Amino acid sequence: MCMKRESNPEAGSAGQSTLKNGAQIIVDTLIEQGVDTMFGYPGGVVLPLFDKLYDAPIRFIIPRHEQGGCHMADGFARATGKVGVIVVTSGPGACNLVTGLATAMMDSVPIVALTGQVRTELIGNDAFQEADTTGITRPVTKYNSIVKDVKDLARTIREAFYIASTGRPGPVVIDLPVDIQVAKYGDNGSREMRLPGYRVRTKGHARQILSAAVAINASQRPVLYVGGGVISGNASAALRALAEKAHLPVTMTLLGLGSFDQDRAESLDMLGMHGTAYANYAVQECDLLIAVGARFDDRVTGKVKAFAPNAKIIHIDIDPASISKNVHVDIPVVGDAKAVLEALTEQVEERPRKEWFERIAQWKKKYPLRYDRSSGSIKPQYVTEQVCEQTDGKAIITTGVGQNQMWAAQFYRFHRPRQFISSGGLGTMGYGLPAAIGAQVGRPDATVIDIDGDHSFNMTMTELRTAVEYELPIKVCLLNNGYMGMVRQWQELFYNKRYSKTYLANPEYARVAEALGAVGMTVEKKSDVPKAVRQMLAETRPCVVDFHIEREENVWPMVAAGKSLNEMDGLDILESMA
Ligand SMILES: Cc1ncc(C[n+]2csc(CCOP(=O)(O)OP(=O)(O)O)c2C)c(N)n1
Ligand SMILES: [Mg+2]
Repeated sequence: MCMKRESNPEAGSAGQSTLKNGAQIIVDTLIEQGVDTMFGYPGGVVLPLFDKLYDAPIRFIIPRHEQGGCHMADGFARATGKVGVIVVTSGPGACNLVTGLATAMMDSVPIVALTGQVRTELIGNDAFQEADTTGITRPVTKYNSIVKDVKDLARTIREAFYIASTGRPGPVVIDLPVDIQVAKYGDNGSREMRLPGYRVRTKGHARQILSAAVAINASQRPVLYVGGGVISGNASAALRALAEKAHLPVTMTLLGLGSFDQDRAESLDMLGMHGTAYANYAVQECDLLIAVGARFDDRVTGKVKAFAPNAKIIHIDIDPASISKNVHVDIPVVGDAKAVLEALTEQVEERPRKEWFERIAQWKKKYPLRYDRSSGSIKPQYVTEQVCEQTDGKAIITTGVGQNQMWAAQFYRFHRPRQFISSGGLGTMGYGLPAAIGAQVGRPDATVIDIDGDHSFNMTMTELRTAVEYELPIKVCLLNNGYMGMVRQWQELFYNKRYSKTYLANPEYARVAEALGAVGMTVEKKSDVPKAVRQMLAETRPCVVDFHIEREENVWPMVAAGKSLNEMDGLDILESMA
C-alpha cells in the first residue's frame, strides 16, 4: 500500500524525494501559518499527528479535559489577537469540544480545531470512537470540513486559518481521518485557496460613511454603543479618535469592555441588563445611536420595541448578516471597524455638545455604581475594587458566569483592549479558569486573574493542575457565596425566594488548590481582604483565594427580562447607600 502511494504520479511536482505523510504536512502548514503554541489532548486516531508533534517547534499545552483545552485556545486568542489552535481525537474528544466551540462562535473568537476521525472507509460504520464531528459542530462553527484526500490537506488547513481570522472571526473545525494522516504526498508548495463564496468586505461604502457622518454632525444627543468587534477589529485607537474629535459619549457591551478607556470623560461604562444607569438612560434619550461591532443582543436592548426610542441608528459591522437582525437600522455600514471609524473621523465636525454632557454628568452623579461599604461582611464589589486598585487596572481579567462576571465588569476599570475576557454570548460557566490559563500562555508578561464564581469554578477546576504543570502563575479570586448566585437572585426577585436547587455544599477550595499543587488561601474577614490580594499578587505559583462573600448579595441595577432599559430595578437601593 505504502509503496504504491509513494510512486503515485499524483504526488506533488517536487517528486519522490520530498514525499511527506499527512501528519507532517499538517505540522508544516501550522508552522507556515505562524503557529508557535497549541493546545490538545491525544487519542488513537491522532497518533500519527502527535508523533510528528513530538519534535515540532511548537509549544504544546495539554489540558485535563478537551472543553478546558478549547477555552484555553479561546483565552489565548482573545488575549493575543492570534488564532487559537487545538487538536483532539475523534468521538469523545471531538464531542468534548462542543461547548468551547459554541462559546467561541457566540463571541466571534478565531479558533482552528483539528479533530481526528476514523479511517475514511469506516466512516458511517459506527466504528470505535466514531462521531459525526462535522454534523455535530456545524451549528457551532463558522465553517467546518473533513479532509478526504491528502492532496487537499494543506489547502484546507490554510483555508481554516483564513476563515477563522478574517471578516467576523470564529471557530473552524477540520476533521482529519487517520488514513489521511499517514497517506504520503509531495508538497507542491502551492498557497492557493479555493473559497469562491467567501468574501470579506473591509472598507465600507463611501456613501454610507458620508450619510453616517452627516447624521453625527446633525445630532444633539449621540451615543456610541460599541461591542467586541471593536476589539477583534483592532479599532480601539480609531474609536478613541472619533469620540474625542466629535465629542461622543461611549458605552460598551460586556465584550466591548476595554475598547475604550473607562477613565476617560466620554465613557458611560457598560450598558444593558446590569449596565450603569447613566449608560441606559443615555441610550434611551439619545437622538442618534452609533453601533460599532455590536449585535443588539437582548441583554443589551431589553425590550426591543422600546429600545432607544428616539434615535436614528447607524450600525457599523463587518458581518452583513447582523445588520437589522434584531433592531431596524437607518444607516448600515458594512465594513471593517477600524477602516470605517477612521474614514468617519475625517468627515465629522467638532461639536462640544455641552448640554448633552451636562445631562449625562447629572445621571453619573446621581446613580454611580455603589455598594454598602459599611457592611461588616466581605462584599464582592469590595474584593473586585481591591483587585483593580492593587493591579492599577492593568491586569487581564477572566470570569466565570453569573454575579461574579457582572461584578467584575462593573467594579474593575478597564483601560485597554484584550484586557477583559469573558463568555458573553453563550454564558459558559467554567470558562474563567481555562481562559485565564490560555491568556497567560499567550501573555506571559501579564498578570492574569480569574474573578470567578464558586459553581463556575467547580465545572473546570481540574485545569488548575494544568496551570501548575506549565508553571503559569494565574490567580483565581473566588467570589464564593455558596450559591449559584445569579440564579438565586432571579429566584429571590421573581420566584418568591424559593431557592430551588441553587445551593450546593462546596469543598474547601484552599485545600483543593494545595492538593493540585497550587497555593490556596481562605479569607473570611473583611479586614483581611487587602492583605490577601497583596499576597495573591506576589505569588509566583498558581494561586486560589477563596473569598467567603456576603451570601445573598445582589447585582444592581437590573433591567428585568422584557423591561425596557430605563425601567431599572435597584436604583433606590443604590441611592440609599450614598
Ligand atoms: C454551563 C452552564 N450551566 C448553567 C448555566 C446557568 N447559570 C447561569 S449563572 C449560574 C450560577 C453561577 O454560579 P456561580 O458560578 O457560583 O456564580 P455566582 O452567580 O454565584 O457569582 C447558572 C447555573 C450556565 N450559564 N452555564
Ligand atoms: Mg456562587
